[in-house]
Amino acid sequence: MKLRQYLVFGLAAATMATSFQACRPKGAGSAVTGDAAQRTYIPPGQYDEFYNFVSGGFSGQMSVYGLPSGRLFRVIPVFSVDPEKGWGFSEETKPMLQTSHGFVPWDDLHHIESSFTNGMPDGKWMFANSNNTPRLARINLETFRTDEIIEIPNTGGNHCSPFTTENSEYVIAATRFSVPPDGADSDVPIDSYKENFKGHISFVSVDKETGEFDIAFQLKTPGLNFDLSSAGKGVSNGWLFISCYNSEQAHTLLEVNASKNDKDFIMAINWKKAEEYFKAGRGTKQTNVRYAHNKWDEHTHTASHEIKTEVTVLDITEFEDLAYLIPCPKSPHGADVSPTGEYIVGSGKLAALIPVFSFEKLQAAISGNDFESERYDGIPVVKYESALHGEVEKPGLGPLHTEFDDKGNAYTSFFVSSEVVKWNVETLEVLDRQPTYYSVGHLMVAGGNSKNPYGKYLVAYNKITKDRFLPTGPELCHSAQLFDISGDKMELLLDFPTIGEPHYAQALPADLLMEKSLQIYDINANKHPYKTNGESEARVERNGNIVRVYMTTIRSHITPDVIEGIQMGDEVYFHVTNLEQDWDMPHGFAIKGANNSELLVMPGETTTLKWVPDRVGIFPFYCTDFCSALHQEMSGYVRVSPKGSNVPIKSYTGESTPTT
Ligand code: K7E
Ligand code: CUA
Repeated sequence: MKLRQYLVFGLAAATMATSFQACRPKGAGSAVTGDAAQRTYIPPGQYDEFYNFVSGGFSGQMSVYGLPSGRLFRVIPVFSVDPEKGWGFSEETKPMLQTSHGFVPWDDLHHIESSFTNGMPDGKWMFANSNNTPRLARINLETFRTDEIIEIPNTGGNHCSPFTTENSEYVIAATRFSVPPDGADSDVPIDSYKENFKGHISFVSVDKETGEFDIAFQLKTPGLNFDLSSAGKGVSNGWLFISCYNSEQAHTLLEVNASKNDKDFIMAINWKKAEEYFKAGRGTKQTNVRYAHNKWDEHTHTASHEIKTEVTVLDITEFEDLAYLIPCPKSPHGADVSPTGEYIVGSGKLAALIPVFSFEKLQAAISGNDFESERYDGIPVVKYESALHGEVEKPGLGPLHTEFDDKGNAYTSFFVSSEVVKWNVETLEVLDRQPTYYSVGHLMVAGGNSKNPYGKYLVAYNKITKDRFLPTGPELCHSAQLFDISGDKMELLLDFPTIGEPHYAQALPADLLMEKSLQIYDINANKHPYKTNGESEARVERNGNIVRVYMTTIRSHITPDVIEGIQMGDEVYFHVTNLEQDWDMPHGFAIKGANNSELLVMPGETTTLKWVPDRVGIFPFYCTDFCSALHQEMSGYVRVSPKGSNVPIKSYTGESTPTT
């Protein structure tokens, strides 16, 4: 299938069909300049300049690449189980994926945003959203692990998330699908959307020290689809800008019915005011919600899961000065705020121009009561022209997202015309355009959503790969493309394959993270209740049909490596403590017939695999991580006998030293 047909097939906006003719960029094979290889080549033994944290989309995970090399360093499991790392399979990690719907093994992770101090990445955490079963995650940048996941109530599709305020006071999560609020009254006809469906915007506070989440309050809104958002910064600190589509309030065939209005909205919210009202007790406690709050404890190496049942809600239509709507052409997607905080860029997916709004003008319009004569469901609507700084004319087709550099320029991705367009934020003049291969979604400039972008590199995350790599059957990886943006013209340097479907990403300078990256877990600080302190404590304990194996690993043996007296009907827990205190010395553990996964146990850590034997016999187990010259010798046996057998429970390592 040719790309053109592919796009027509994938994008149903028939009105734009004529423009598809010019979609495919010319000269796909030769767009790279001569010394591109040198500029992305990191010699063996040397480090990249940036860590690139990339969302995995439908993989549910986050991956970490180096820039400019495009080398993949790590996949951090977040919302989806990962058998490679035992995420969601070990007893310790299972609670992380619990929700009010029970254990959810998968999600769709779209956006990543770093924690900020004074509007700059501070290297503490990455935040991520799950789009399907609404949740927020916090990833620890010392351990590169997911430390916390909180579910978002009253929400149907947490797409507009996670966007953080200038000092990460709050992570914002707004619903993509308006739905009837949680609780008993939600059994309503779907065509009663206008009456019964509501949007909710959650303000999740972040503890300065620990990073711990708490849903401080939610703002209830008329039924709308919230798509994307940016918090204000600098002059606009204290405000929040959210793109809204489906101002038609359609509930069926949105493709057509939510594309009727010439303009939808960007909602401007004065969150400092909202916080004031919340603190003054003006919200209502809603007690018929149920949402999960899961936390990782780094001392016990174990997650906890609890269900919360209360949230405070403020109805924005009951307050005069909380929220305003700015008309924005044609189903806006990105709502991106310039580094100074003065400009808000709205990217209408079906629009032929890009409106750039001015915060100063917006404030003047609000204080001058310069509103449209009709409110939208109780919310004042600022006049389009009154808030407008100007329009970028003829920028391209299908604008989606905008990022900023360190020189006053903006870069917008165009899905339909498959290009990145550079323009000046003040003059709105188009300065450069470069084709992407193909159909770019998000793009990212290093630090491009901060107050002082690092600039230098731009990465385009493309939806369609086609002819960029060796073919791999019907499914191709999505491609990322690295551009050098240090000069006047963008220069394509590199294609690299990605995991899942990248949406948003962040790039942090390497020196912000590499020094504090954790190397081992201190075995003396390990407070896991089933830790084994040394090989002399390794043992097997039976309590009814529960058998606990206190097991240790160190190069190159597992203790104990002979286990007998297990019976059919037993539930066996292998509590594996890795006694190593050397960097990069994990050991793995796997046993034949296990219905879950391997464990990968980090130095100083204790991790548990549950195993229910399904037959009588001898079951080998072994270390899955090639750890030494005698890694193949790092193995053992479990003997399973019939229920009621008189084989005594015993275990040992080395010749006949039972530790019964
Ligand atoms: Cu444009 Cu989900 Cu941010 Cu993807 S969204 S591209
Ligand atoms: Cu331990 Cu291989």
